[in-house]
Amino acid sequence: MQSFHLTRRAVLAGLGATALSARAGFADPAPIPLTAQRALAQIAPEGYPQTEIWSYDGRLPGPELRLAQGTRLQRRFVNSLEVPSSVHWHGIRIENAMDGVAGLTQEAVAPGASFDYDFVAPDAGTYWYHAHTHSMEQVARGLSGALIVQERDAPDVDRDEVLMFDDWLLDPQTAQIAPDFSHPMDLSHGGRFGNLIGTNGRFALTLRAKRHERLRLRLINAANARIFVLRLTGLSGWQVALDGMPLPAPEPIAQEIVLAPAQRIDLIVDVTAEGQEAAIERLGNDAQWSRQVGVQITGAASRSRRAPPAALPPNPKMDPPDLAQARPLEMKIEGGAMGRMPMSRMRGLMQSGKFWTLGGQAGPVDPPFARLFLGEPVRLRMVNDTAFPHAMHLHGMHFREVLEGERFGPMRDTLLTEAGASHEIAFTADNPGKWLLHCHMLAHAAAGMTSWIEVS
Ligand SMILES: [Cu+2]
Repeated sequence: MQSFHLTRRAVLAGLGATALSARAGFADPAPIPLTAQRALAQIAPEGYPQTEIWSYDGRLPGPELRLAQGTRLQRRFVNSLEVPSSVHWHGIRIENAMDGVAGLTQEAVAPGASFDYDFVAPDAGTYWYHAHTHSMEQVARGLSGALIVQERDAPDVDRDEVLMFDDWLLDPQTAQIAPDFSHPMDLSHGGRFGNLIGTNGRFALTLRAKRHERLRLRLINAANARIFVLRLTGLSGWQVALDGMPLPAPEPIAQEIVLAPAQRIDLIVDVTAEGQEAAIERLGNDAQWSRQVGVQITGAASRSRRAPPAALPPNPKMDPPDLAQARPLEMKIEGGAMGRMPMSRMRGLMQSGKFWTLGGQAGPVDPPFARLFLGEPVRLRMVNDTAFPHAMHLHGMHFREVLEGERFGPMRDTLLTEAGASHEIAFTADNPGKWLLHCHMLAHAAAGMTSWIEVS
């Protein structure tokens, strides 16, 4: 696993160059390219053939993009695939024209064409980027990568590791990605699940660490539909951020960490294992725990255990919305297999290749689900009247869940709504533009669970 660290160092070296040219600003006429292209990757265990993927810059996941909070990311997206594509910067509170949603905020970038993304990252934290044109297929084929915005005052840790969890649906003989992206079973049930689960583009990832080392782990769920349920062994510590946004105070890590598609969690952990191994383990459908990421322990760091970490510095604009003034909205989530939607309505939906509705509409459709005034506070109740969980993602703005007694939950951009449950979120509509609100189980999004709001 030597190569993992070498690779990370190489990435950081490359990004040094990026930061340099970004500082040159307008003097630099050609932004650094980010190229969507076919590539081969050894996803399956050694002995299996390489898998043909759609990649950014030939890598899986795409190159790790790192920039300092408040600085500008400039990338020329070059589409070298045979299909149109676009890039969404998930969780970045960005200007609308840079949000990358084909058909809503920009035209899809045609094969052979390019598009310059250029925006300031206002918030520090763990974000990611992925295709937002036919996402169900393009993300599953490999078009995603980590986007890390660094705090001005970074926490005191020995290492900062990005762990991008994903799964791939591969033909077990050839190790090639199963090409059926419109299977009604996937669209109408839990979504498209892979049969090979991995981290950072490989089947079994092992890190090395020393006892008593302190690691920042940036967990990203890049899977199309899988909800990761995780636990730590031989590592203990705190969660410090959710969906990029710092928590007001570090919280001891829960027994089980639930990470829905597109969600992120930042952990600060100390290596506490007595033996040679620590791990992040994943709960399987068979209720058994298995290793998601191994940590091989090689000796002890000089220091003994440290004091708990401080909270990460807050990001700008984290004030809770004004509930007293908030406009109440309700969005019913309906449809899917084993749901309560009347068969007559379901048949109508299925004739147009859809299985789900948000607010009564199988989207995306015109007009938007809601038109909001700039600066208007909103409270939106999402009622999951289906037999499946959904990971609801709002573009352009983070929200807070409104909990019992009108207390606020942490800021998030993606919320897991369990089957049959109802969740209320609240936010201030402070970012003008057309913003998608959709399920991040990407088969669901393709089959109707895509709506949008307009803020003006
Ligand atoms: Cu869904």
